[in-house]
Amino acid sequence: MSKKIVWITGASAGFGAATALRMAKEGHTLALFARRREKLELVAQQCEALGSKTEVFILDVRNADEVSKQTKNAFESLGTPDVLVNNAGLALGLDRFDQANPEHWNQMIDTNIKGLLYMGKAAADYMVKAGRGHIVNIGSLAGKEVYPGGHVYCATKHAVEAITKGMRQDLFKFGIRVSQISPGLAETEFSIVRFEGNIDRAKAVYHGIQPLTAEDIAECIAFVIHQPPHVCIHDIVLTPTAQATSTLINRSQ
Ligand code: NDP
Ligand code: 8X3
Repeated sequence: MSKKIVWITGASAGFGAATALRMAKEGHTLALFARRREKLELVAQQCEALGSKTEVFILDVRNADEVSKQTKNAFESLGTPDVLVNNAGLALGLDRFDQANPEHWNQMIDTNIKGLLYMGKAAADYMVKAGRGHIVNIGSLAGKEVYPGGHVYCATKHAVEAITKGMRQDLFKFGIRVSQISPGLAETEFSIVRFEGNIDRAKAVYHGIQPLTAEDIAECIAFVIHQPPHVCIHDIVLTPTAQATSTLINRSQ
């Protein structure tokens, strides 16, 4: 297997951290991006211990200047990225539309849409010059469906779906693959963040089911990345077996 330079956003927790460890086991070179230095450095140490050259780049994907600076640093230090796992994102709140907090809307839109765009463009600039590359955007089942209280989070993931298609249409002629992974319920820090630290409310999201794990999603990302160069997987939708749609969930397990 050829060794790749892999950029992963949101690598301090959840899917991003699991993907970093999955990639480290295969000896790829990693650039890890997130805001929380301590957590990110811990993941990086674990990757290094697995034998992977790993560097951390602290940024907030909502800040275009930080994205520009830190992606330039990653390029100068490690070289042209072969892969971007465009994963950083969050949900905030699950309130009825009229009761929702517009500040939550701003943060979700700025992170899940604009942050993904900033990172995607930064990586694509280098990939177009190299005539190769692979961008894996993390969408969601929430990008296929809308559920009560999910108005803006679902809108941001519908946007990721459109952006993924648009990126592919513009970049395929440069030999760049653009893929999406669209998971349903997965237990990470996601619900703790969504409910602003309310652990009981976060746990209740997964009550009575066996949710997906971060490692399940990392496995899908690895599968997509490891296809031969002539194969581009457009999208993988995965849910727990106990979840048929966003709201049709069998909690009897
Ligand atoms: P976690 O909360 O466990 O991890 C989210 C990661 O995103 C963290 O590393 C966090 O790092 C990073 N992040 C958040 N905001 C920013 C920001 N402004 N700048 C930089 N990094 C940021 O959640 P998941 O791993 O579950 O979620 C990862 C992605 O998967 C998200 O896009 C989410 O929408 C999506 N998703 C999640 C599902 C689930 O059920 N868990 C299902 C489908 C999709 P830090 O705080 O250190 O910056
Ligand atoms: C995360 C999955 O169902 O909580 O994207 O929206 S869900």
